[in-house]
Amino acid sequence: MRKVSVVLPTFNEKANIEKTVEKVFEQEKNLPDWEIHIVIADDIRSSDGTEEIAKKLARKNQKIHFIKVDPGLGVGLIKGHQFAIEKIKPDILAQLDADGQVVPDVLVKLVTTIQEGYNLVIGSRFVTGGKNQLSLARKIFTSGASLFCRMVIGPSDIKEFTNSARAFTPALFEKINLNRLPWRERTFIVQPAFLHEAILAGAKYKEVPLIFKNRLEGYSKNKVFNYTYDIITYGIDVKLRSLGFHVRFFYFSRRVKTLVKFSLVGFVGTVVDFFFYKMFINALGLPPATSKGISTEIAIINNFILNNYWTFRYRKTKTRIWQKLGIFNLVSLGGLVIGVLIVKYLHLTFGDGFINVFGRPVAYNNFYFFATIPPVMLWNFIVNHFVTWRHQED
Ligand SMILES: Nc1nc2c(ncn2[C@@H]2O[C@H](COP(=O)(O)OP(=O)(O)O)[C@@H](O)[C@H]2O)c(=O)[nH]1
Ligand SMILES: [Mg+2]
Repeated sequence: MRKVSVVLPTFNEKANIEKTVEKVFEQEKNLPDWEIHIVIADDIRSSDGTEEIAKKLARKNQKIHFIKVDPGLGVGLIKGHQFAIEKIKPDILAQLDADGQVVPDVLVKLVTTIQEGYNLVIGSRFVTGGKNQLSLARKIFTSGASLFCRMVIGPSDIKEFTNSARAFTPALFEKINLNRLPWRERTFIVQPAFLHEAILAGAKYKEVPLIFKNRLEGYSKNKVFNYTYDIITYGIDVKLRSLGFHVRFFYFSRRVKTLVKFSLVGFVGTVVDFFFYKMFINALGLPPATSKGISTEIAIINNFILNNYWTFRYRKTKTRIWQKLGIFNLVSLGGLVIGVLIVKYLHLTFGDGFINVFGRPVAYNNFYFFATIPPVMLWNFIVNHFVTWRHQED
């Protein structure tokens, strides 16, 4: 009998794990020459009792193996395969989600296609017979990610980059450069990145149809903004590398992600400020200065809400929300003073004048305005990072 190992990464999947295991073993009837082994790679953060259920399953069946792994999907997958190679010595390494979203008969196609001579088979929602039954928002994400990956990371003939359902040979797995693969990062980037590294390692690949259903039990750990951010920065990293720049752009971008989110909020705030400023003038006939006063406060509250519930969401703070709003307003006032001082200084130094930009005269004061943005933003970020949303564990 030949062996296929199936890694099932889990993070709080108590409602799904047993059923998924059962369904995976059901595929043995369609794979008569194959023995299926399962490796459940449970995240140490799982706190819902997945571990107890999985351990009980492993005690009852020799072909079910249980390991506890450090946080992150990439760690679950890579450690799971390494465990399989060492302990199970399978002919094929496969991986599926543990949450019942993947219709498990894809395993049969994954295995039989490897037997045809491929060393990497990808379950794909975008080939004939494949289906993506997620919500509209998630469908847009999957299609956008697919398009971006095809264009920037490549190869362009692969259509599915962000699904876990895959199989490959141990020989291919051993050739993958794990030092370059960001598998220890707590993000789903390991999915497209693994594919990219597998291609670099010489994969002979094929896509087979996959039906991906909506989740019925438990909750998704996919943070769509973070994942999109990581795919874009990983794509840029790959492009830079292919041009000879080895600057670790992806890792750097992840370290400054909070700052990027904060800047995005600042940008949205500017649009909100401008929108209300014009609306109060045009619709209510308020004088510009009054309009600006109200529109700025609306923008401040808008930014506060977005930063509190998005940018700094993971921060544990001891201050109350109203205190935070108060500090945030004071910080913004500080930003206003800094901005005014910078414009004053630049004006005193360079005076009034025009500069020729593509044949058009542009007043110096435009540059004074834009010169305030980076320092004011940095001020806002630093004070809010260290004071307003200071992380305080008990
Ligand atoms: N070990 C481990 N497994 C994870 C982690 N994040 C997700 N998973 C598992 O990976 C699979 C896919 O994750 P899921 O949250 O369903 O993502 P989605 O299908 O894209 O919404 C599920 O079986 C999860 O339990 C993680 O950080 N560590
Ligand atoms: Mg899922």
